[in-house]
Amino acid sequence: LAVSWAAEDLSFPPGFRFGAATAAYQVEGAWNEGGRTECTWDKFVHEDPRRVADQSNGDVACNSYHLWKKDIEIAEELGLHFYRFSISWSRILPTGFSNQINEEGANYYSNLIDGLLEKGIEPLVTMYHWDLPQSLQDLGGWTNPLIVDWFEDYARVLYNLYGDRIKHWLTLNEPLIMCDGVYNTGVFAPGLFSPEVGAYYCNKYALLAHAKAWRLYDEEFKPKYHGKVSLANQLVWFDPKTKEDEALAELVIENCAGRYSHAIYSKEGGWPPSIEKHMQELSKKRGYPRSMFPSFTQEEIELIRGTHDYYAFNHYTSRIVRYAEEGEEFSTWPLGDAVDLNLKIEKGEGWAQGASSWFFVNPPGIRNQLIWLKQKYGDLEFMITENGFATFDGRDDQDRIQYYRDYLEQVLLAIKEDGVNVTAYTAWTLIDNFEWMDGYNVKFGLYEVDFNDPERKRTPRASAHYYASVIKSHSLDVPTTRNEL
Ligand code: PNW
Repeated sequence: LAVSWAAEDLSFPPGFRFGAATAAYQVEGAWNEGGRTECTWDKFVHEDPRRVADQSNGDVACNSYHLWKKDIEIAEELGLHFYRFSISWSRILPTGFSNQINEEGANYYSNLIDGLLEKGIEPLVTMYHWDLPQSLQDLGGWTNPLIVDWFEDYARVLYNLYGDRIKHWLTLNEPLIMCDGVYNTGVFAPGLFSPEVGAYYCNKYALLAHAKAWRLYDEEFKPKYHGKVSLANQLVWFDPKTKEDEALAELVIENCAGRYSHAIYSKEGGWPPSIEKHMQELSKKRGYPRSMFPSFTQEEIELIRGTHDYYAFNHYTSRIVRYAEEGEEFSTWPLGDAVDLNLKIEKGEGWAQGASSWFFVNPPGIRNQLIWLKQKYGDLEFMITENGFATFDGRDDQDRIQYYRDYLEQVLLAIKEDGVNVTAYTAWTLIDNFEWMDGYNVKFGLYEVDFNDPERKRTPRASAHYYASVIKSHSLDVPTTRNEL
């Protein structure tokens, strides 16, 4: 796909925007304060702390519930055009349902939004970043079809509360992780393991929930507020090892990107045909009387089709795929059921590794991903809603700077050489935070957070200085060594 590696013109198009992101459970803390009720992550980490590498949790995290003004200061210091954060469902709706709105919780986000707007920073809101109210999980969570309505009700509350001030919404963060990641591994909250059906039921209802929330906005709120709604997919890029592995790589990409995109962005809607066929055969082989991959009715296909205003995705890493040899064990990462694809997933030669076990560096992956998406779904507006690098301790993070530089260069190439309409880039993450199963061991922050300090002091890393100068000069033509904010 991509040909050249280095960009000659290092400046970004005039309207291009830079942001940084966080998520509620990872930064807020105040897990049982201000009327917030239990979410799946609270229960998951309290029940058995060993589920997290350092046996930590998000009870206090960065304490952003109390220190949100500091976060805005940082966003301003970096010169961010927008700040992406998520809303805790159980902070807004203590029962999980919209019968009762928690005013304290509602005010928290309202203040955050106003504080950002005062500084000229656009608030970009994710409605759901994996912290389901436990009350709804007890009723089956994302495998209960009724969640489609519960989510729509929650979305209505958010549009009513904040719609006048929010121009970009994301319904769901990474349905791939909230469905496949959860049910294929059991290592994310709520810790359920149901790889044959759970992931696929979740997949279906996540798409329907997104679609209903999108349509609600489109019909009732867009005429007044003129905002845009999308969802943030997690896309891992897969390169074939040899020519013979090309069809396999395509199938794996469809299984990762397509299973959460085709229904929304393709002209015909529904599941990617190659995946639907594969899953039907697999279900038969495993003796299921109907596909373990739930089908869509024609009505559902129409409901989901076209429910987007832009294509948003998070991207971190790539893999190489090839057919497994006789007797070789199949790979499952990151999509458990890919076992029956006869598949081996590897890292590429010479790819550096970040601090997370799954993290390998391959900058052209982001460009190839953008080219693939444009070829598949057309000339859409693309926003990169997460990208960033995992390290352990340390503030002189030259490796993170290199990662940002090299990935941003590939984004520039996609824009300039491949004509992909990318309009925004989001760094993950503003401040170190609770990195799910890696706890506080693994750092993604532009700012370091001292988790031993009750004030949770935030200190800029070298990468913060770098990102600020990229934003300021609107170009990659800036030194990668330390400079001042
Ligand atoms: C994303 N993978 O998760 C999430 O949106 C963030 O909350 C998280 O902190 C960040 O990336 C860094 O991990 C991912 O296996 C989880 O490729 C797993 C993968 C990618 C992203």
